[in-house]
Amino acid sequence: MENIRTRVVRFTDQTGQIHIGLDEGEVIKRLPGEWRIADLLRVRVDTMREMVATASAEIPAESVRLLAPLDGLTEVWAAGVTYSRSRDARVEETTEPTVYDRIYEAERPELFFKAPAWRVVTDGQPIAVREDSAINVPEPELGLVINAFGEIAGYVVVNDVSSRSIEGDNPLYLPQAKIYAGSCSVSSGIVPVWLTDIAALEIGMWVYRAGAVVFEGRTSTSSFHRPAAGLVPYLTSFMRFPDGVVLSTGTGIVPELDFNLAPGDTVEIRIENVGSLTNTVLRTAEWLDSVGS
Ligand code: DO4
Ligand code: MG
Repeated sequence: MENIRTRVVRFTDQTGQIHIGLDEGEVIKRLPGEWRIADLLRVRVDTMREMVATASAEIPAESVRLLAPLDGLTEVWAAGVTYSRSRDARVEETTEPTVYDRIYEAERPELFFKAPAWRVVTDGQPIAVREDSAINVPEPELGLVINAFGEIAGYVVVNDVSSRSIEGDNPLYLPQAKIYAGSCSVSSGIVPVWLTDIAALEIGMWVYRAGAVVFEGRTSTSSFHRPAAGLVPYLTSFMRFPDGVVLSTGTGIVPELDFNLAPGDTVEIRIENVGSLTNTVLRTAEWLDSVGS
């Protein structure tokens, strides 16, 4: 899988101060002033590109801690049933199959709120499964980073961790199946839109348990049922996102119903030319005790 190394990142330095910069592998070039990721998403892509080009002061990559690349008022939303595999899996798990068949064919996509910036975790931090859900799954998804003007500014890897049995019981439980502590993880760097093309990117996911791979799946963004960019106007035409928004584009990899994501598992997701995301799973109560929000 090919990978672009240049990514816009948010990090803490050795004094604990938060900065943003351009990660180029060995070094991170800091952006001037106290800019936040949100400031890059308040402007059009051409201005963002000029701002990113001013990155200069070099910091060794090993001396920083990367944070989730979202701050301010940025939100994460997600689309559902955008690949045939997702439609088939929902039809199998639900008490209401026609809802999913209809949304797959409908012009208007399924979009739902996932998390505010402050509730998002990143690479190396724990994710969580709810104690009141019998079947849980990780969902590896390409995230579109969209600015305040509705333009796609970059791409991230998203894990839309989901409580499959809660949604399966009744689709009206979707917010509880999708929005809870530790359910949203985003890779620690944003690949700027001008560096990659998302037409046919390979996506892979591996779940490790006690050192062994217990699930492995692959897909490609070329299998999208609808163009990812076509989802954006449904979100941005009817609401303002002054600090931008991440729109996760749905999963094309869903394990069989006999698979259950368990506390202690590690989930690794890779998207070609976008990045990787690795998280270990806790129960929500443990997650709330250790991470706290
Ligand atoms: O309707 C359920 C949500 C489906 C979803 O999250 C996905 O397809 O990725
Ligand atoms: Mg999803």
